[in-house]
Amino acid sequence: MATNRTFTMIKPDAVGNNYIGPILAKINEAGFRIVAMKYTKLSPEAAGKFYEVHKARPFYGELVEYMSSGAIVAAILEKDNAVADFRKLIGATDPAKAEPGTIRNLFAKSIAANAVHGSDSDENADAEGNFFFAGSERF
Ligand code: 3AN
Repeated sequence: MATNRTFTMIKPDAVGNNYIGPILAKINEAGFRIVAMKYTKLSPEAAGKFYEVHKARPFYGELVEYMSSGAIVAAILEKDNAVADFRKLIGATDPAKAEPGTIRNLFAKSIAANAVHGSDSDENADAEGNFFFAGSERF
């Protein structure tokens, strides 16, 4: 069943470049409601677990190291068609290929440090939200 929620992280590059505010503004302007939000830092172990589906990919080690290198903002977002609409809002994985006006086009510099994460399916949105948030942390 399709749900109306997705999960995002503002990644260490965007946090370090002071883009938390501008990215949240884009998210709000696009009509997403914030259900849950956390400013935190992943340990290498937690990042490894979060990205376990990518374990076989050649960039897994780099990805885990990068995602545990600095603070991130994790959030659950709500909107009709949330997963697909949020993927459209963030743009392609490679910021050089991201449509003008998308979050990655505006705020990211490389494939590895691409400003934001967005879930790629309802199932993963649910699992990723559960990774960070208890029921009592959702509003
Ligand atoms: P997306 O985040 O757009 O769903 P995926 O699922 O293909 O992209 O990749 C997950 C994450 O892994 C990306 N957000 C990016 O940070 C990183 N990544 C993907 N491809 C590469 C690559 N070729 N080199 C380094 N990191 C990569």
